[in-house]
Amino acid sequence: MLQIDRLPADIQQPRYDRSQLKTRMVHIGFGAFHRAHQALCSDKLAEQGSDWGYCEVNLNSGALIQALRAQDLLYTVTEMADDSLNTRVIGVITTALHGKGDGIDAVIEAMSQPDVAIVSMTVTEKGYCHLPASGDLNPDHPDIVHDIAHPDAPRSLPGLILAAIRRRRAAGLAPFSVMSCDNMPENGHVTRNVIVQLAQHQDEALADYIQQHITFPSTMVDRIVPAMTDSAFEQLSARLGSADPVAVEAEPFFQWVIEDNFVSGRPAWENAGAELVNDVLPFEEMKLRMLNGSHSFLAYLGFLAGCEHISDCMADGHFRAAARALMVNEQAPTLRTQGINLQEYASKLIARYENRAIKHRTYQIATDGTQKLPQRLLDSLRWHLRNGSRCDLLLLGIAAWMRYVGGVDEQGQPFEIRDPLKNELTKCVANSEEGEARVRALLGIKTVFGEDLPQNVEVVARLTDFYQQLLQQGARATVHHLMNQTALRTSKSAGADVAR
Ligand code: NAI
Ligand code: CS2
Repeated sequence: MLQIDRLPADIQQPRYDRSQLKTRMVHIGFGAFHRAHQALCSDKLAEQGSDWGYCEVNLNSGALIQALRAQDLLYTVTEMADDSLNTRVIGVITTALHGKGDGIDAVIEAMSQPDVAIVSMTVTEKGYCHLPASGDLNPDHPDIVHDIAHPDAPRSLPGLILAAIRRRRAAGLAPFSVMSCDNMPENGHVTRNVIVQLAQHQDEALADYIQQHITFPSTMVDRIVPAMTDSAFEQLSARLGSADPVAVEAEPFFQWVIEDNFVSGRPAWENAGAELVNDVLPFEEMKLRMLNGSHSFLAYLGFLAGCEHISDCMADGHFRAAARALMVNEQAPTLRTQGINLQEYASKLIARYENRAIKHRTYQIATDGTQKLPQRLLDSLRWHLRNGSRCDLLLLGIAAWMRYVGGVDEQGQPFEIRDPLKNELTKCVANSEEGEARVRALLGIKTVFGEDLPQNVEVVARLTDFYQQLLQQGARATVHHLMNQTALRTSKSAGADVAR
C-alpha cells in the first residue's frame, strides 16, 4: 500500500484541500489510461483551486478499486523519458465504486447525485457494444439483450448510462454530459448512437429526451500508457519506498482535444493543457490513422517478428521506415486536417515510439483488433480504393492481422487471441486453409469489413499475396522486402525525374 509519509521529497503531493472537492464527475473505466490522462489533468486544475472531483467506477474488476480505497483514494503517476522520471500523487478522487462488489444500483445512485455534471468513460472500444463497421448499437450483444429486458439492472455501459439518465429525469435533476475518452472516431456520436438506440428499445419518450437534453462531446485523447508489469511495479516501489498497486507509468507527451459542448458546465481543462474546440473530428482522424494505425501495423508485424515492445520495432530501420511511410504516404493524404504539418507530426510519433523507458507491448496493442481495424486501417484503405492510389502498407498491416489471428507465432508456438469476436475468428481460422481461403473467410466478417471489401477482387488478391509472403518469409523479411522495393521504385522515379 502507498505510504504517503514515506515518499521522497521530489515526489509532488496534492497541495490543495481535498475536502473541498465535490463529486461533479463520474468516470467509468478506472484503467491505466484514465489514471494518467484525464485524472491527472483534473488534478492539475485542483491545484489551481478547481472543486471538480471524480467518483471512479470499474464495472468488472473490483481489485483496483479496493486497492485505491485502501490508500485513501491516492495513487501515483510517473512520467518516463529515456533520461528522466517525474512522479506525482493524484488526489482528485473523492469516491470509488465497483459494479460487482458495491452493486450496480450504487453506481446508478452515484451518477444520480445533483452535483454530477459529467459522466466520462474509458472502457475500450468493445465497451460500447456497437458494430465497429457502422457505429450502431449491436442489438444481439448478450449484454444489450439482457439490458433491454432488465433496464434497472444493466450490465453494459450504454445500459448503465441510460439507467442513470432515467433516474435523474424522474427525480427532476439537470442532465449530465456524457464524454467518451476512448479511441474511436466521433466517439461522442458513437456513444449517443448506442444510448439512444438502446433507449428506443425501452422507452421512446426517454430516447427523445436524450436527443434534446443530453450532450455527448467528442474527444481526441493521446498519451501512451502501457499496462504495468511486475518489474515496473518493483522498480517503482524501490523509488516510492512503498508499493503502489494503483500506480501507472506514462510517456511525458499529453494531448486532449475536447469538443466544447457541455450541458451542465465543465472544469476549465484548458488551464491544465487541454484544447477546447468546436470540431474534434479532424484531430481524431489524424490521431487514429497516423498514431493508432501505425501502432496496429507495428503490433501485428512486430509481434510476429519477435519484437516484444514498440521500441524494439524501432530498433529495426526497415520497421521504422515502414511506420513512417505508412503515416506520411498512406494515412496523411486521407486526412482533413488543416494547419498541421503532418511530416512533423509523423517525426514526433516516431520519436515517441523510440522511448525505451516505455515498455509498450506489441501484444497489448494487438488485442481487440476487430474493434480497431475499421478506424485505424480500413477507412484509409477505402479512401485509396476510391482514389486509385497505392496503399501497400495498409494492406500489409491488414494481412498481418489475418496472419496474427491464426493464433500461432512464427516459431509454431500457439498464443492467446484476445478479442470480443474471438469465437467468430476461431471458427474462420478452423474452417479455412491458409492463403486465399483464410483471407476470404476473415474478410467475410461483415461487422468489421462491411459489404464492400470482401467483394473487391483487387483487395482479396493483394491481401492474399501479402498473407503468403508472411507465411513463407516471415514478417521481418516481408517488411524488409517491401521497403527495399519501395526505395528502388522511389529512386527509379527520382532518376526518371532527373532524366526528364
Ligand atoms: P485498461 O485495460 O487499463 O482499462 C480498461 C478499462 O475498461 C477497465 O477499467 C475495465 O474495467 C474497462 N472495461 C473493459 N471492458 C469493458 C466493458 N465491456 N464494459 C465496461 N468497462 C469495460 O486499458 P487502458 O490503458 O486504460 O485503455 C482503455 C482505453 O483508453 C483504450 O481502449 C483506448 O480506447 C483508450 N486509450 C488508451 C491509451 C493508452 O495508451 N493506454 C491512450 C489513449 C486512449
Ligand atoms: C494503442 C493505444 O493499445 C492500443 O491500441 O494503439 O492505446 C495508444 O497507445 C494510444 O492511443 C496513444 O494515445
